[in-house]
Amino acid sequence: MYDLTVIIPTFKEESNIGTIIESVDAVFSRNAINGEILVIDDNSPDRTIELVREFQKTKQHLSLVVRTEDPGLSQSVVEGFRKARSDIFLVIDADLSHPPALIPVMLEGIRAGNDIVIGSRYMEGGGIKKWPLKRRIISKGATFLGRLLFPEIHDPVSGFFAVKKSVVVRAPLRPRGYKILLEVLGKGTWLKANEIPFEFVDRATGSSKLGRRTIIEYAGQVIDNAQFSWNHHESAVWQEWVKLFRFGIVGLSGIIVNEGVLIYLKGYIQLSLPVASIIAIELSILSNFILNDTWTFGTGQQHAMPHWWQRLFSFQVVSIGGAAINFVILNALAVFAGVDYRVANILGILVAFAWNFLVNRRVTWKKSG
Ligand SMILES: Nc1nc2c(ncn2[C@@H]2O[C@H](COP(=O)(O)OP(=O)(O)OP(=O)(O)O)[C@@H](O)[C@H]2O)c(=O)[nH]1
Ligand SMILES: [Mg+2]
Repeated sequence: MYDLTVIIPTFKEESNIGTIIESVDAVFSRNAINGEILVIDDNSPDRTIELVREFQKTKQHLSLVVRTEDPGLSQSVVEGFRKARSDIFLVIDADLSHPPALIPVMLEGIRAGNDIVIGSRYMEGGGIKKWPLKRRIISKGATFLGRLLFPEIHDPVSGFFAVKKSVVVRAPLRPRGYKILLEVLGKGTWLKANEIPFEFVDRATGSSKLGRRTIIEYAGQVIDNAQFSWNHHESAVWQEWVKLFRFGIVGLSGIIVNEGVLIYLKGYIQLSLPVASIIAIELSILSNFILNDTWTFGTGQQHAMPHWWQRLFSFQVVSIGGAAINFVILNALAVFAGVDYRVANILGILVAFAWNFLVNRRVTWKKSG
């Protein structure tokens, strides 16, 4: 048994395979990692296989699987999951686009309690070097689609990630196409994921297989994962969307509280309008807080959270921010852009809602520990 299995899918990587094996090996020695390297090759017609076999003569911990059926990157990675002889898997490209130096950091992340650690191109500190505009746009589009399923993950389609065996061992993965991480996130069993930024470096040598994947295939995969979550309410996708839905219901209930209190205070108690409306707004914020705290984000919580008064304070501040966003958008669109004020208000409400949900999701009810 090893501490870690580094899975390297390859197809025609004769110019890179030696360097990636040596680099991963150097990282193992430098960090005292008892690691295994597992190359999964789709029967490359070049010298990739021959070179790996050569390395195997001196490296006990290097294994090779040569696949002859159902070629594909995702299929190869899943085969790697099955053949790995450790409880932690890490997938890395052969073409040196992913820095092996991050392997120990990702391993540490798993040991610290994360189920998945993702090398992320799309968060602060990450990036992509030397990509033409077309590829950037396609990649951004794919990431956007993926984030519809996993709003909290910046790079759900990264090819560089570490995962516990327990996440994927019983997962009904349907590997196809290029985006295996999406499949793991959508169908795996996990609670905590973490992202580590890195700079993706375009391959310097060897051939690109971009043509072997299609956008349609990927869209199909996204739909498949959405469908899966519909039937598996324990999945991460479902959990996330339930939160969004509940947050929306609570928001609607807040309107009723707000209006009810206003009618009572102004109409029956005859308070002045400014006083009545401030009390009505504040009470609706409080009732929204209680409902979101106990219902939207409360059930099934497995993680430590900020203290309740921190949550209340944070929610209060975010709500005021949301109101300000609503106000600015409504007035800017109506006054300066001539948009009908009713339409402008709806747009303002929608943007404020997105703001409220995302910020509260990440800050107020942040999972910690
Ligand atoms: N086993 C297997 N590996 C593959 C297949 N397609 C690509 N790979 C490997 O998967 C990794 C990522 O593929 P790349 O072609 O580098 O994909 P990319 O990084 O999106 O694009 P480029 O670097 O521009 O080619 C590399 O290690 C490839 O050798 C495949 O069909 N089967
Ligand atoms: Mg590449």
